[in-house]
Formats: sequence, structure tokens, C-alpha cells
Amino acid sequence: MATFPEGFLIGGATADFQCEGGFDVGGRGRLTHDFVTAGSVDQPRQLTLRLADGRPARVGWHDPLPAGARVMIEPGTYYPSHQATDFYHHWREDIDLMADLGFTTYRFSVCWSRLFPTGEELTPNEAGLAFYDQVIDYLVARQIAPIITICHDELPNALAESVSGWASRHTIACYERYALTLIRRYRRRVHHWLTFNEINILGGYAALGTHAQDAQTRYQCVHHMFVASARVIAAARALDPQARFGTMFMMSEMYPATSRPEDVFAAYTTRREQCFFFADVMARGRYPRYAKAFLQAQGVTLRVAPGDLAVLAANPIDFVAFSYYRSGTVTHAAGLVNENPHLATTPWGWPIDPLGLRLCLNALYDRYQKPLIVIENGLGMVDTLAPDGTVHDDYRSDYMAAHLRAILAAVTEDGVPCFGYTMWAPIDLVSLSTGEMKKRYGVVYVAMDDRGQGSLRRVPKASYAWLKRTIATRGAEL
Ligand code: BGP
Repeated sequence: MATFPEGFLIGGATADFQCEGGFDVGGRGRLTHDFVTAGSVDQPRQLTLRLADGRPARVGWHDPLPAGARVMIEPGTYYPSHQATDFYHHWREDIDLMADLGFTTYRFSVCWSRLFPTGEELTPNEAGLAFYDQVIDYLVARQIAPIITICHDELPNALAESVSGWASRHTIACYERYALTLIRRYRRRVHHWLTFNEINILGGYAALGTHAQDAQTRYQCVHHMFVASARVIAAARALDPQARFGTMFMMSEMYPATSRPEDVFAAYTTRREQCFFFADVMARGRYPRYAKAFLQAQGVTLRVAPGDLAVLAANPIDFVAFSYYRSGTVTHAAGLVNENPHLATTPWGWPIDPLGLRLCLNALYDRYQKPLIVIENGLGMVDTLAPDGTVHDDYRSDYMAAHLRAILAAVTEDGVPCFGYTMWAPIDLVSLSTGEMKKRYGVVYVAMDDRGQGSLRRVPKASYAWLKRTIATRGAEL
């Protein structure tokens, strides 16, 4: 019977602004996410603004901001990042639950503005580091290997206001100071680092810190992130030769809607442009052959400084981390859509496709020949606490079982060196795309609603027992 190999990492993944809270304590500065309201499938999340003439306004969180506008916190408005699910005060209890599940790893992100409140400080906020010291010490004590995402779609808001975040090269130096602070402090306890989260789909003020949201701005920001990541890897290798660096890419399998050659070609190029372009640069250390035409077609002219290409070439990532939730379908006329008559979808319209994960694992390894880790995968559903005090979420166990079977097949039959799986997200947290609480992923329920109200009590769901058994048997019962 096939099982996950000895040493295969299995655990959970989270992002700071979706679970940590504690936004006003320990000297934490404002994060871009602190200005993003909650939304829903029909109502995009918004940024609250003060316009140049002093009037308040709101825009969608992925829209451009009017010239001279500044983000603000509107009294009486609910901002999910402020409390989130309060990991800041529940970390010990949450880690105990993860340890009880048998997790061997926990991937989480550090809040940049907790360490560097404005991003400009030359020395870190010790109170912020002290918070992560205790979390990391406790994880290690409970034999859970921490994997740190240095930057998960966020930045100190002051950097967005002063220099337009990643649009400016100045942010590269701020990021280096921040990342190397972490690596110096935790190098003996943390061996796997992710320089960025889902770098291929970043957009909006919260993730990039920019007022403009056009292709020129976006790809210039991403170029700065490529350089920042490579510069950090270069410096970190000298500090800790054992450390391994990756970046996280959002992956989905993309199928042609028909066998019509135009649809097949559209599926190929859409995937290349939305996923592989970014991994090509970071895993191979150079812009790919098709980059020039691809960028030109969008009117993008990158400003590349002397030395940028050399630092990219010398410091490719060691492993490829990716999230996988769903697949998509492409037609040459309509582009990428969710609809696939062969697949069921979640209530949020995401097609459920475990075989697509096996395809992704093979495609990524064929392309890069680097170790892989599935760093996010899970099912967002509306869960109901039953009268017996638990949540009967067999649908979640079924979803994870099918995806774990796909990984097992890729590892044992296809020979893909996938070294771990971290499910999103062990303890319910706030959704990134909608800011809702009712889109739950956890095997542990958190008593909190879409307005942040509730006792925050943690309640293991039925899937908790299933996952615990699956980990204990290394997948033998899958
Ligand atoms: C990924 C992000 C996570 C996370 C997850 C689920 O894109 O890295 O931060 O939230 O998707 O998405 P959502 O919360 O929108 O359901």
C-alpha cells in the first residue's frame, strides 16, 4: 500500500492578516490590509479613502486610486484584519491543536509592519520579534517545523503612501532589511523560506502599494520583487548555507475547452502567461524567450537597472511552492473561465479537480526539475455547527483525501519529488478574496461571524479526526 515517504512534511498554512489580528498592539504599524473592508461574492472588498479635497470615498480594492487620495480607517466600519481570528492571543491553543493533529510543519507569514512599522526603520521593533520568537520556539518544541512566508500579499502602509510600494526600487532595500532580520534571527530554527506569496496574481493597493493598477505598474512592481527575492537569497546563503528558498505561485491546471487547435493554443499561452512566466524567471534565473513579445503586447516597458539580471541569474529559487485549489478552462474567444461540465464546483464557483493537481505536479517538475511543495490546498465552504456541538464536514475530508491521493500518485507512480503538503487553513480564518468568515477552510471551527462577532472559541470539526488519522497512517487509508 502506497504511503507518503518518511520525512514528507504535512501540516497547515495561514497568512498573518487573515488570522493574526492584534493590529494595534506591540507597536505594530498599519498594514495595507488594515484599510480593506469585508465584502462578499457579489460585493467586492473596498478601500476607504480620503480624497485630495478631504471628502471620504470608497473604491474596489483592486481599482486604481484617484490622484491625491489616501487610505483611511473609517470609524464604525469593520476591517477584518484588525482582529481576524486573533491568533495573536490564541497562538498557543492553535499550535496545540496542530500538534495534536500530528502536523510536522506549519507555514505562516510574518506581518511586515509588526517588525518594521513604517518599513523605513533601520532596526526592528523588538516587541514584534518577541511575538514571533515565542510562536517559533513553541512550534519547534512541539516538533512542528516552521516554514515562513516573508511577504504574503502585504506591506507597511507607510511605504505605500510614501513611495507607492513596489513601484519604487526603494522598497527593495526595505524588504531586504526586513527579510534578513528574520533570517538572521530564525536561521537555526527555520529551514524553508518563501520570499513571496502567489507572486503571479498580485494586484491592488494592498498587495502592491500602488495607486495605479495598469499592466506597466504591475510588471514593474513584480520585477522589483524578483530582484528583491534574488538579493535576499544571495545574502541569506552566506548567513545560512543550509536554508532553502522558494517562492509561492498560484497554479491551476488550464484545459482547452475543445480540441480546436486555437483553444489548445490559447490554453497553453494563458497558462504560460499567468503562471509559468513568473516561475520561469525565479526558477531559471532569467526572463523567458517569450517575455519580450508578451510584455510588449501589454504595452509594458520594464525599467531594468544594471546588475538586476545578474542577480536573478545567480540566485534562482531552490524549490517551487504552489497553491492549488481548482482548474480552469480556456477558449480562444473568451479566455479563462471556471465552467467545466465535467467538474463540480464549490459554492464560490471554484471547480474541484484533484487530477488537475497531479497534472500540475508533473508539469512543474518537467519544467524546472526542482523539489516541489503543495503549500496551499483546501475547500472553502459554509459550515454549520450542529446541535451535537461539531461540524459534520465530510465534504472537506473527501476533498482533501482526493487531493492527497493525487499527490501520492504523483510521488509514487510519476516519481515527482514533492516533499510536503500544507492544507489551507487548519483553523478557520478570514477569506482573502471576500473578507468573509463564512467561507471556511479549517478542520477547526472558529466561533466568529462575517462582522467579527463571536466568542472565537475553537471547535474541532469531523474532518479534524479524519486528518489526524490520515497523518498518523501517512496516507495508508487514502
Ligand atoms: C490564496 C491565498 C490565501 C488564501 C487562499 C484562499 O490565494 O494565498 O491567502 O486566502 O488563496 O482564498 P480565499 O481566502 O479567497 O478563499
